[in-house]
Amino acid sequence: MPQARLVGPDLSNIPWEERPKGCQDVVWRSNRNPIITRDAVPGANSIFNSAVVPFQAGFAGVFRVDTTERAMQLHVGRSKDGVHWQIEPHRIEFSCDDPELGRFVYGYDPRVCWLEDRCYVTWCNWYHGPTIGIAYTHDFKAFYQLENAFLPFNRNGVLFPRKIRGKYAMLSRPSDPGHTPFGDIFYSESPDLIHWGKHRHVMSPVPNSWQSTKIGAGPTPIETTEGWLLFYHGVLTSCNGFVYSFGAALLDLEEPWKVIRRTRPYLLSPREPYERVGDVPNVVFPTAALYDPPTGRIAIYYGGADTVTCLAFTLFDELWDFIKENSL
Ligand code: BMA
Repeated sequence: MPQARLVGPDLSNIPWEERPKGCQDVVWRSNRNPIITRDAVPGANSIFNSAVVPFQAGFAGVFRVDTTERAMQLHVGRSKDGVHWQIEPHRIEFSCDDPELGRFVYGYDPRVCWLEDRCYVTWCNWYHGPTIGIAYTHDFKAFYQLENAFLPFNRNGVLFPRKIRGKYAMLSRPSDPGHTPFGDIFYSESPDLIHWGKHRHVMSPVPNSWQSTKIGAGPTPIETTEGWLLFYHGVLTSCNGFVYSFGAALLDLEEPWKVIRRTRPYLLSPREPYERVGDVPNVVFPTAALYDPPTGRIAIYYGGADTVTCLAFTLFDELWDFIKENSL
């Protein structure tokens, strides 16, 4: 397989730190972690599993803020450098034609994605249980909510950043109303972002591994010349509960339900105190990635222990070799 290249616009202002001396890992943590603490917004219990994109001269994003009432909300955040964030104190109010659909019960685990002329948000929305909400914004001020993509129960809905074979495309993870001790990643397509179908199975958990209980798509897939690079979380059930790690897969460009490569080892797993200790211990949960094709730099945003927001880095060429040499 030829060496792949990243496809997409340059991002020379991507947040970046070199690999620390002595570190052998293909993905390394920011030494500024956690970049967002649990109380960065008044009344917040925790700020985590949040998603960002380049916006104007800097960055914007949608943040999961769980309040001290333990309401799960989505808030807008803005940043000049992708590391220091100003998060708005009030939750996003989505405009929605159908009051039943737009009735706020909760919103969590957002993903954001530039697609054509606007930025889409997908998140875990409530409609008689968790399912996938979709909305768009042009300016991170007004947000317009569309129909939910799927029936409950579903989580981890992640849009592709362009049409594939003339259709919008999304990954998702059918679930149950609780903490879901199972879960495969599926692919679905749509002509209009309203009606979803042609569902295809992408991948399942792997017995006796870091991804043995359930898996779910993470950040918006990254286009490369050889396939879609997908970071995804995998869960192991230990004698002391779930452990959330993340790895990567390469999906076929035209038929993304075909998995070309998939990491046998994880790329990142809870090790640091802010990943091991928090409201839900032992969780790293990736939800966004920025990348700069000329340098191959990739910055991955992830939630730590369902409490704080963290950043990790990798270089595409090294990651590519790692995926090739360590594939299932
Ligand atoms: C999942 C989601 C995530 C969370 C993870 C670990 O089911 O609820 O928001 O990070 O569990 O608690």
